[in-house]
Amino acid sequence: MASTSDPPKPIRVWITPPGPNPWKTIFLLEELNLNYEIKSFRFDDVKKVPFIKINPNGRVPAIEDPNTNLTLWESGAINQYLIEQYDTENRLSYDTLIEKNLCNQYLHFQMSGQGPYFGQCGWFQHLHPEKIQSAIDRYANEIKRVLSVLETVLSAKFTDEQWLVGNKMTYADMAFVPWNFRLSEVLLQSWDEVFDGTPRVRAWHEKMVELPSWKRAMEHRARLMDGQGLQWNGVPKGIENFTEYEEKIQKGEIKYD
Ligand SMILES: N[C@@H](CCC(=O)N[C@@H](CS)C(=O)NCC(=O)O)C(=O)O
Repeated sequence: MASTSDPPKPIRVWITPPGPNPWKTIFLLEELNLNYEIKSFRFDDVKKVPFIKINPNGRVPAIEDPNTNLTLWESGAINQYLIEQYDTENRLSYDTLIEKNLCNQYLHFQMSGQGPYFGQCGWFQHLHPEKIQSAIDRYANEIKRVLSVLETVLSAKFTDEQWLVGNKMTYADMAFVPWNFRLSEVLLQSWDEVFDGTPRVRAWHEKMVELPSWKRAMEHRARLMDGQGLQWNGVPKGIENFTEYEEKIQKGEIKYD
């Protein structure tokens, strides 16, 4: 029988390496210094067994925590669980009513406002078999709007340390990193351009990608992408650039659902 002094067993995290969402959970696991193991598989298998038995919605990440017998999917729910269960000293969270609910608010904003819109922009920019400029524009404009909302929030802070809630980094700040990290590819713009007009968002983002926890997460990504024959930007090895990749998708030589 397990005793309370037994070391925690590794939390299993199911991921496909290319997309940003799994890295939101890995980033938090790294920052919390938790024992975890990555179960990496190919994106083509996300809607197949065995993963579909873990998450009937067929989307990553999902976790299985043998310490509590909990299986969970949806990155926001997973990260909130990790915080409640393992951030007992509130290093990356708060236990005060206002701050706790503001963190929750920003996590919901990330899940409903950042993730899906950035994701749709990436889809119509690169993976959709037809080029529909009005769809790309709609989502690119929404990205700019979301960034400007974040800029407004960070501008309201009069401290040197600009975080979404209070004066420390929380899991809510961290949740925005993986999609912002992909902005240059999603918008097909240089790093100088993507944060044009939102300097506080740029500084906030740059502070977090310098963290050793994010760097470790990205080292895992590089290794796992390489192992699956993918380049860092998600394009399969042997394909020169996004233009060639998109041509193959348009000709039906590569298909995504
Ligand atoms: N709301 C979900 C979204 C997860 C999601 O869309 N993950 C992508 C990879 S980054 C995925 O699994 N896509 C599979 C598909 O689109 O079929 C979450 O935050 O966990």
